[in-house]
Amino acid sequence: MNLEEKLYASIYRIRRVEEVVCDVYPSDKIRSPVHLSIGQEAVSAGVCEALLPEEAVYGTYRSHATYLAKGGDIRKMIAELYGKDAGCCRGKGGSMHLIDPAVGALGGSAIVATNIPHAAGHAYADKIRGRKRATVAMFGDGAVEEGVFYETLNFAALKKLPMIFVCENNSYAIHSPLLTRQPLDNISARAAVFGIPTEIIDDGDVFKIYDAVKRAATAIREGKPGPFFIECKIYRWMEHVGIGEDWKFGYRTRDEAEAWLEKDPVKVCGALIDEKRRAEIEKEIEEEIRDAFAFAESTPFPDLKELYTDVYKN
Ligand SMILES: Cc1ncc(C[n+]2csc(CCOP(=O)(O)OP(=O)(O)O)c2C)c(N)n1
Ligand SMILES: [Mg+2]
Repeated sequence: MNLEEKLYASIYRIRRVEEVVCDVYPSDKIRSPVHLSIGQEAVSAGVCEALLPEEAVYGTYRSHATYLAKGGDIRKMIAELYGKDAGCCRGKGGSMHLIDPAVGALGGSAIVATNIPHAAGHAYADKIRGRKRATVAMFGDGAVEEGVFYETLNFAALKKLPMIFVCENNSYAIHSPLLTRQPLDNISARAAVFGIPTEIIDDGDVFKIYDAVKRAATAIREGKPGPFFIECKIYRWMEHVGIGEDWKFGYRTRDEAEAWLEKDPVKVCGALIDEKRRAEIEKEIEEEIRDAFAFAESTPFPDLKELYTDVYKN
């Protein structure tokens, strides 16, 4: 696959997995809340495609996109959503805790911003061991309000950590617009005061996101000092959590969304690929998704005696 095809496949896979999640959800077979990335696919796709398999991404609770884009096992993901023993957390983590260490999808957390210092710890370990590879912390604009965000920027800049901060700025934390929570709309400028090089991609262009991360990751692999900070402006199409739309709540308007809806990454990226090739890619992914849901349906729940194993450290 060439780059266009890879990025399209990644975007299309995320979109279709989440659309099928929406179809299945009313049946109650999916045992956890779901935070969807429909409309935001270009960020995870661009970021993860620019990384090597051995380079890690720490995501958030909006984790389907990051996990899939990094190449996480799709059967284990859907089994996890179904609460099944074969899930990536043996059915005990659910949608917000998808992890596949084999491909560097190092999981998310329900607690906003907690993944940011985890990524820094990973990068610090690499630095101490002399490994030249990038680690990415992905987080939303809401995570920027947590103290640990600034503490980690400080530490990462001080220690010149081989990491990339990626802020997925969709302008909302649940129902609160950014400027009702923060005095200024200047997230990347806050990283700049620590001397961290910053870049903003304000139009959701998957190629620009890919390029920015590729440049930063390449610099790190060449031994240049990190960290780097990339802010990706984007828009969430669905409600904060769950499978519905939420224009009726009135905290944002469909008009505001219109420009982003027109930039649908599935359509924009899909239009760059030859029609026959696109049909082949889509058919293959549809088959993957069908297989993963069929697997999740048929595989067993954990045994009752497993109720307390892996929940607390023994
Ligand atoms: C420490 C902490 N505070 C509050 C919450 C409740 N909460 C869950 S998601 C969320 C919004 C976070 O918004 P953002 O970081 O912009 O991510 P987005 O949902 O937009 O992707 C909040 C406040 C939480 N989970 N953890
Ligand atoms: Mg947000």
